[in-house]
Amino acid sequence: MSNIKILGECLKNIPWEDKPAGCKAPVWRFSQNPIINRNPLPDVTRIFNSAVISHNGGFIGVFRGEQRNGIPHIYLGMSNNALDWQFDPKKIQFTDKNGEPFMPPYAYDPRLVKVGDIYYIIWCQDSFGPTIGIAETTDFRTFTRIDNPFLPYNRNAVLFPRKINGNYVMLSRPCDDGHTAFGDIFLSESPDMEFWGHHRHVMGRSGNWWESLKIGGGAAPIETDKGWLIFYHGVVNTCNGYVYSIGVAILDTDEPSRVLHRCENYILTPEEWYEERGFVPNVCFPCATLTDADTGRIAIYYGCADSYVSIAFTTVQEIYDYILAHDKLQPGDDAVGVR
Ligand code: BMA
Repeated sequence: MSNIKILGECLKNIPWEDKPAGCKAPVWRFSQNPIINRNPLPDVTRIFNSAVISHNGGFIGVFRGEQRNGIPHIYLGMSNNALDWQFDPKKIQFTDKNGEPFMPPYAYDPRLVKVGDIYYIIWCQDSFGPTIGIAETTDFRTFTRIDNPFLPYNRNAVLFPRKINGNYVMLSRPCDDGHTAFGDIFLSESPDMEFWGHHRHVMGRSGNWWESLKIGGGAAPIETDKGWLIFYHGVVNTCNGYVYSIGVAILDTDEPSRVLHRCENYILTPEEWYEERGFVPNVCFPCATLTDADTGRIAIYYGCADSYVSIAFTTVQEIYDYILAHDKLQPGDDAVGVR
């Protein structure tokens, strides 16, 4: 067994529960799941697929809120313990670089990543089809929209939490304008968050049935001394529809389009009522983690059945050992990913 360390900040108040006695899985669910229930706000019927981050000794998050007209937008939430959330009842109002109001027709599956002193929100929005939207903030009061990084169609963009070789790096998943029946994870780089290029294939759907239809980025990569640890989603098509599970892999630190290790098993799949039953059944969809470098604890935030938010726990050592015990790279995973 080789030791692994998170390279990041300490977070003494990370939400946590010890692994239940007898649990054999590398990841275990919070006993009080789901932490966000239906009808969290008068005009929002469901919050799910949302991202949180530590902020000023507490926590702040961007939440996918389904309005009563069925259209998703992004809402801000605050918490002292990362479990009980108070939401701003009004969706986030963005402005463009000229200070003019900007509101995408819809916005969903937000991620929230701090790079340097700036917090970036990345989401899926309409721009003549689904593609990626980005905004930046330093104070969570004003949110300045940056031009869309990619052409349609694209979803599941996830920013790395620091520049690599001088560039911002973003994972994304090119798609179609429907319930895409394919999809691999790609990576793009930018010197300035405006112009993106150096596109690379990172990893594809695999022969493992749980991720045989498509995969997509989940939480922002966690930097470790063994590479970037990613929690992503993998989808299988069944005779009863799509099933979304959570997978894990480790990407090379300096060349993250190379996959170093990839777990052939999912680490979480719909099993509990709040994952199997809801607006879209059988969905576990990770969008964020909180981590504590001191203890190696990881709290995974994931959307459940397009209806709730839940948390699951692991440690960096436990998940690393599990990946190594079930390590199975797919053809091309260890390549740079250019054709
Ligand atoms: C995907 C995204 C997610 C959603 C999932 C299951 O295409 O739209 O927001 O959780 O489908 O419905």
